[in-house]
Amino acid sequence: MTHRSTNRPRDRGGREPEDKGPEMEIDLRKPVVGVVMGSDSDLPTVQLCLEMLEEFDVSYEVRVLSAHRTPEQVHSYASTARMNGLRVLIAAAGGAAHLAGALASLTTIPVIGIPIRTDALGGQDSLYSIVQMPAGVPVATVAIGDAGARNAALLAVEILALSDEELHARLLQFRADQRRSVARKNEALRQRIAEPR
Ligand code: RP5
Repeated sequence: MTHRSTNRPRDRGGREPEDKGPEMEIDLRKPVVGVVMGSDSDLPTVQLCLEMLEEFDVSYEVRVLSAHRTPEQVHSYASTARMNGLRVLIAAAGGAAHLAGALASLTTIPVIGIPIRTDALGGQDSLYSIVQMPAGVPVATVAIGDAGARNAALLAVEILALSDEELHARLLQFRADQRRSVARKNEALRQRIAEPR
């Protein structure tokens, strides 16, 4: 990515560390998306998110951090995320999935939650835990499972593309390719299935 920002933080004093922001120009060769999962068992789903970020050449870092098993690390990661140059966090978790909300409570950068599919409740537990944030601390929640993982990456790309024209061009290309792919499928299906006259 080639995005450059020269925005410098205003000094308001008394803010949390994450609110200070980087003192120097942002270096987007460093990770701009932090992808956090509650357990390595979430990786098969999260992998789809990582592949999509790679497709757009967006630099990311990956962590296993748990809101209930390693709350101190969650605190430290989220509260320094902005200062460390991250611009979006993606959090995947299953069950009582409070990871995304816990991260969001400690940073002002956008947090996107991926509800992981679960054996017990099919991921509805994860979905409700992530999506139902009380007013004041938002989490952008995507669909349960694989589609959500891909869309989390796309949403992060869209956020970053607001200030990155090159990335925006890649997004437009992605949409155009998608349209062409659907048109091809439509044509192939119409060839295969004779419509009643
Ligand atoms: C959550 O608990 C994780 O996000 C994972 O989806 C779920 C189960 O974790 P493991 O028991 O597989 O480590 O914190």
